[in-house]
Amino acid sequence: MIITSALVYFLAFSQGLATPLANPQEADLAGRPSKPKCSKPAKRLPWQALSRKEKKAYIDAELCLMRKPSKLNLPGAITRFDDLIKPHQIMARETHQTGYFLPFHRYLMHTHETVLRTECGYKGHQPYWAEELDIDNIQNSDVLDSVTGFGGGVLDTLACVPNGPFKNYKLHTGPGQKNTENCIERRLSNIATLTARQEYIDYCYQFNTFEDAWPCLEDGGPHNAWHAGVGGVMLDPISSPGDPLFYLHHTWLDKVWWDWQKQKPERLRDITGRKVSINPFFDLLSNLPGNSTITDFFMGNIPGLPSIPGGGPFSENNRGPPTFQPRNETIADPVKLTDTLTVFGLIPNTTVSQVMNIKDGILCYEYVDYEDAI
Ligand SMILES: [Cu+2]
Repeated sequence: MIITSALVYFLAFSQGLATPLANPQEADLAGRPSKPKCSKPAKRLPWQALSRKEKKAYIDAELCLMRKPSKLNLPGAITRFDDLIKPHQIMARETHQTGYFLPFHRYLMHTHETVLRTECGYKGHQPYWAEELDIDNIQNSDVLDSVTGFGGGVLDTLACVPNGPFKNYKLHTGPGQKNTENCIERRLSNIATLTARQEYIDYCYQFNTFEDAWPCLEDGGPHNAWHAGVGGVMLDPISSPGDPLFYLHHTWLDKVWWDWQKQKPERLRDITGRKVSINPFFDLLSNLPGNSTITDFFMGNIPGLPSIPGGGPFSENNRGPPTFQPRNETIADPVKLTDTLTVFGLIPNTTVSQVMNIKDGILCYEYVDYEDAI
């Protein structure tokens, strides 16, 4: 049963087949015969610029998701918060190191924001983590405040969230493809945060095409920096949405992609990449030996497993300049604008083209830089 449903979703996703849930064109025609223009885009603000009241409203809505029961009935899902982890967990191989990576995560951020607003009475919009403020000093981040934020973590030590609103939450989804009861673990690392610095972002911005800029953003530093900088659940490429910080980080990454896209109009249609990752770590992470953790894996602490190219996300190399090189691979059947994106019915299915522009298609928002928000 588990395998069957996962397979159905996989097929629907990877081959862009119409699913019973929705056809985006029809949904538009049915729901919005003359599509309204995005004349008043929602403002996505940095967390660090929110008022105390705005921070509380967002955290309260997240806690509401954690209290509500699952509606998707996917394996292991108990709460509505689990439901939001599921598409990311089940489709990890299709949504990472593929052309879907940036569009899917943009759609997932929109899904999260929509569910908070429609099911938990949240009136604000999806905030992002202004990561530039916390590079090499993550333990003092305003985001990790134990009273107004997401609670903290321990530097260089894997431990359950020690304080704050999510201290007692028990995850039911993850690690990896498993579904076991766990606390939200973190392991703060400053060395890992270094690849979110401007030098790394500018390096990726030199690339003119999606084909080169996207893998640079995903694997060349900016994306991995905060997954490994927060660590623990966030380091899990499969079940990382188990830490609510996932949404703040990926919204930041979405802004980084948008800041690149908006420089040239053709970038609003530029998409390519393979449809399924060929990285063996998706299998390795699902079958780690003994009591080994995902943290052990990425630190290179598991004897017999292949080492990670470039020394992994905690490498001292992070102090030096970026080293990402474009892949220059030929892909037989690349991701296209017309391909379907799904979150298993959390919100209607859509297509890649519908999320390419944050002020068009199904989206209508803009980003406010930290300097302009304070
Ligand atoms: Cu992800």
